[in-house]
Amino acid sequence: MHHARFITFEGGEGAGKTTQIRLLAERLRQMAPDARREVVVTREPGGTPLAEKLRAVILSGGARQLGPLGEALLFSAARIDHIDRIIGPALRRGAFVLCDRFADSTLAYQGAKGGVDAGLLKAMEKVALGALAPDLTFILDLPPEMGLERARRRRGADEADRFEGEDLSFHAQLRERFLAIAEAEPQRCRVIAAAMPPEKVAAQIWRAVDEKFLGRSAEARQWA
Ligand code: Z5A
Repeated sequence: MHHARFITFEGGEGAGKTTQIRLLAERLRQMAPDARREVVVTREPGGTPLAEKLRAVILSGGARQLGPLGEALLFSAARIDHIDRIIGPALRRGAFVLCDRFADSTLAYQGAKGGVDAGLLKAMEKVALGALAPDLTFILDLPPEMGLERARRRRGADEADRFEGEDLSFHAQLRERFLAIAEAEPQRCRVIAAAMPPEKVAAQIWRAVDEKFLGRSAEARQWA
């Protein structure tokens, strides 16, 4: 029986989380058959039919009138369903679970710019997560202008969503908040320089996964 591994990806808009999760999932699925195991890729808000419905409401701006606390409660409700139906069962099966955003996004986004008090957000996190915590969290870090430009280019003529549409100072604060989370929890979090080309970002991520879960030192990897 393999140990399950819960890996989350966090960061601002356009940081490259989706791209990097895809690359890591491919690499894990290509591992030697004796080391290979199930890989589950999922995202927040979302991952279950109910959580995807909540995602559509929140990201369209349909819950904005509830204010940051109301939105934080909706993200937490979606997370409870996601943990119960997808993340928890996958971890019990021994899978690698790769999740695009998780509880750190609530701390960063719903706490930014005079949003919800950090103590209250932490208390809500405890209620939603219980004893669950990611084994490893990648914080993809890059200047917000660059991430927003990537997101804008990808979106084309479509309208910006609820959070992408916030001003630059909001996005600058997000970056600070994610870096503060990484500083407070260095055992769990790895800050990844995300302004580089995707292959270089993927190499940093693979090195951390290899070291933490596959138990290979830098020296062993060099000769593998
Ligand atoms: N939110 C919240 O407020 N509270 C919460 O608790 C949670 C979420 C869980 C989810 O939206 C929104 O919900 C999010 C926070 C909020 N805010 N917004 N908006 P989403 O899932 O739709 O969006 P996102 O999480 O911000 O992801 P994203 O904008 O889709 O970006 P990404 O996944 O980090 O990046 P990507 O899709 O991999 O790449 C974006 C583009 O850049 C794409 O065209 C790539 O080809 C390109 N790219 C990727 N990597 C590179 C590199 N290295 N170089 C150059 N170009 C690159």
